[in-house]
Amino acid sequence: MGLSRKDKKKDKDERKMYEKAIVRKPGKTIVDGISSNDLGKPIYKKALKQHRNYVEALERCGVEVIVLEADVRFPDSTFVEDTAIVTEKCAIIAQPCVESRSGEEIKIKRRLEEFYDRIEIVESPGTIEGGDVLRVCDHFYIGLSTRTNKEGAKQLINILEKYDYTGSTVPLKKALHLKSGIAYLGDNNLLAAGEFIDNPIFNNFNIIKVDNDERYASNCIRVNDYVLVAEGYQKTIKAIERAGYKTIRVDVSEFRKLDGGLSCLSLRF
Ligand code: CIR
Repeated sequence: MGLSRKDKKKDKDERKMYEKAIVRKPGKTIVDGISSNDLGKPIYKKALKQHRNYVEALERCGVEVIVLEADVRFPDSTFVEDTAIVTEKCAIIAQPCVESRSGEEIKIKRRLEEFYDRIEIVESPGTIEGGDVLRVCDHFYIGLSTRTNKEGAKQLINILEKYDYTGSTVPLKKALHLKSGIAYLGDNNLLAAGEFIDNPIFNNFNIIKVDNDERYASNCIRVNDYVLVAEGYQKTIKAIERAGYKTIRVDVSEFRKLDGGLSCLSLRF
């Protein structure tokens, strides 16, 4: 599925500008965060500095950034994207399945209540993390991963339909999250790496292929007039610019050590 002609027009005419973003500073315990790679432990001070630069990049895109204090009880809590799915009509609180992250979503719910009248909740035995949810206009692709199960996806789709959105699932093979390997840039352009390049589900999009040696850079975010992309991935940066987008490069090497990328570090709405 890609965008119909009507949706393409809608995407251009009604692309919602993000006004706000919520982020959480990394805490000292970030060194104990979950990792599936062998890049070593993040250096706390460097992570803090990179996080400040990330906030500045969002501000350059015209977004007001709400910076939450670090929460050392949750080593991975800087990856706020996983705790909720935010839309212009409602906020949906996610349901983590990893014990060390369980509870992060409750703290985010309290903050989202300041901005949303309508808050929905995905409940156990459903599990879901925001990193598995990719929005394309009014449709939400939901990765079925080690973190998001069928029940979680089903509950999310039911909630979305109440608000006139639609949702469908994408079974994952290797990726941690759906958005670990794919990003929607707008205008029917989908940046894709690894298992997502040839996935028939995304057949009708213009696929911008990310080489395997740069697959980390496929986790980028379109924020208003810019695409934020990880520093150091020249081929991908060039491909995004060739497709007509202005880029802002952000060094997130310390978050990469915990399998986290640019999208994971904020909730944008
Ligand atoms: C985790 O494994 O949960 C964290 N270390 C990384 C979360 C990355 N989040 C994301 O891709 N949305």
